[in-house]
Amino acid sequence: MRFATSLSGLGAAFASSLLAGAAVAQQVPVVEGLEVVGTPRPGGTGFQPAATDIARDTQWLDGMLMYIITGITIFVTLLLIWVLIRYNHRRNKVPARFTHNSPLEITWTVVPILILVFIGAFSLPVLFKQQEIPEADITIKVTGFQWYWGYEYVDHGFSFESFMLARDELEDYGYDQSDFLLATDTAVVVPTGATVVMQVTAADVIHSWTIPAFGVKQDAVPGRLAELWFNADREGIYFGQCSELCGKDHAYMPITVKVVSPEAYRAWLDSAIEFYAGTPRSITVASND
Ligand SMILES: [Cu+2]
Repeated sequence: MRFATSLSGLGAAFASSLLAGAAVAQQVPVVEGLEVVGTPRPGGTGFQPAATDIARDTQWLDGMLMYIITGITIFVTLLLIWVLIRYNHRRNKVPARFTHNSPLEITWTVVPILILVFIGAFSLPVLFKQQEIPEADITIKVTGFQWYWGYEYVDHGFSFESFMLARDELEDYGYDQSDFLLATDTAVVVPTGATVVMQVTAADVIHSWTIPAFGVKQDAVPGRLAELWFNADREGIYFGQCSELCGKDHAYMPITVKVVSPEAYRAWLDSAIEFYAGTPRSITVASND
């Protein structure tokens, strides 16, 4: 049967060559054995676990604002109830006719200003921390396409595309069925403790790149190069989804980032450089600075 020239033999040979092709495709360097950390949970209402300082800061800010919002809401509700009871037309037959109350007006102007200044004193430093891009250890250019993402490890001169996995492909790539619509065939791989700068752009329409557990989101606009940064401190798999409506398959261009140990990153980087024919790590590329 090995050398059969029958039609069925040819069919089998064709099938086995396809399988060989699939085997080659799976040599795409993947990091396995990671726990899924950053993912939406059924019925979840809170944030995904924070894996960066930026995410911790924004989640803390959210919690702090919730106390202020709750206090204001309770105060206004009590005020309304008091006015409804004390000043309805039955209990207050003769309405007051004054038009001004300067102390009251100054109070309701100054107090909200103080509240806003207080909030700003905490929120602006968080905003600046996000927007002031630090020196990068690793620079990755991400390009949004209809409907997938492309990643370029610019320091090492290689790039790859990242497509959503179909249901029957998930197990082959080490995911389970609950990761459907989130897991991709290739993933952005970064080490813990490294400052990663993502340069975000798009090739066709506006997309948006995000990883909720990192507290980052950036619109990908054709013709513009925006930046975001993160420094993840927990190993694991983190998912995100395109966050700017970009056409019919907008819901099917998820984002997968794998945060690994520095050693695992170096091993992955070497195999990726070899697989994608990138610039070896030992070669220093001349730069302008
Ligand atoms: Cu989109």
